[in-house]
Amino acid sequence: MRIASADVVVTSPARNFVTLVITTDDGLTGLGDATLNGRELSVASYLRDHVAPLLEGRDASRIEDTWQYLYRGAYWRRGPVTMAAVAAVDTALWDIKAKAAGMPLYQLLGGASRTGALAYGHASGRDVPELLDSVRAHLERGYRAIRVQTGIPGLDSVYGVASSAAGGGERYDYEPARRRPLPAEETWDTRAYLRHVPTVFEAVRAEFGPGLPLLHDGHHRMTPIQAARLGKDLEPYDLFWLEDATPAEDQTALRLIRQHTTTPLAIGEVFNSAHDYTVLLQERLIDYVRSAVTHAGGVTGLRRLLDMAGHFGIRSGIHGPTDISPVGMAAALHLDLAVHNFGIQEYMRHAPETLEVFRTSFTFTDGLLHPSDTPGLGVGLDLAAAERFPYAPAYLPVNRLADGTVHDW
Ligand code: KDG
Ligand code: MG
Repeated sequence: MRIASADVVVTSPARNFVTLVITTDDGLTGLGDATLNGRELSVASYLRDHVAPLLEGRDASRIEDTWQYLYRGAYWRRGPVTMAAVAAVDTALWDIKAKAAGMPLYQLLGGASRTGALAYGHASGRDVPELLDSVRAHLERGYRAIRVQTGIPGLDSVYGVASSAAGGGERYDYEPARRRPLPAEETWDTRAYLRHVPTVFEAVRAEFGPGLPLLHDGHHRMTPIQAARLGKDLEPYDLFWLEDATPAEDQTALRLIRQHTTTPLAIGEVFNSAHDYTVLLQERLIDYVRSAVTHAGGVTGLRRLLDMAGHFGIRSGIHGPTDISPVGMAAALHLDLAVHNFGIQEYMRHAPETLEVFRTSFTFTDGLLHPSDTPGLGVGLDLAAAERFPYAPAYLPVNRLADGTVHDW
């Protein structure tokens, strides 16, 4: 079974996605997600210009060898663009192998360790009443774990908080709604945030009781000592996790946070290699790893990372916002089902236009996701539908302090 072609599809059904389609000489196709939000075309070029010519004629069944060939062979290792490209090839080859075997991918990864993957959704509100409505809407949709984000008094807009209550507060504003050629700029104030967030969790616990797993994303905005304080202040509200408290690339920052708080910590959506985690795992500084299949070298890369985390009793929390395409999401679900150290799966539902292009088979029942038993990943790509949604540039926002200094987010 040889690779006959490797084609890159860039499409924008509600938001931009880059998909690799590998076809074999016996007519099987495999899909891989290569979407890097705000930098999509760089991965498309890496794949088209530098990877596709290397793939043609290769044995499609040699997944590990192809991974090593692209990773080691390029000399320039790691990095979000390279690893998204490697991920797309790897995922597409796993899709093909599982289709050839006539099995859902999770069977090739060792079979199911559970009946489904507990998913969390994104509730948000510009103020507390709007947030409580959004939590209610998520519970009605079947979610059994919920991420909580709100507006901050004094700040005009906050990333991760929907600018309208329509849709139950689920959507980010940079999906396509505020698509523009340049990134939007938001103003940030960490002291205002630190004062406000504990009052939000107090209100959510008062309304929904102690049992509901609640999560929160700090989007890398705090210093270690600020994060330590927030972790302590949130202890009474028993969070499932506090995510991305500090800029993720500074692994040793987590030591200070860990010394001060028992609030569980999650990090890693911007990481692209197991090497980004070595201090975090060996010193048990986090509780959940957040990498996506799409950004961490595919099914092979993420499986290696999750196995390494498992040795330290650290669990998975695979990144699953809407900029992970349904292909990346399906790959995550197969891993969620198979690995022993599963923790939780992020699940923001894709827009209807996205689901016109990507035909999914995964299910969401009683708060649990299942990848389905369709052979392969269980996702189809409708090329005619994809052509109806041409690429348009869209960027994440840039954060500044009141005096204009660029800030982390
Ligand atoms: O592309 C960036 C988004 O995927 C990210 O900001 C979403 O933080 C996020 C999350 O936890 O889903
Ligand atoms: Mg996040």
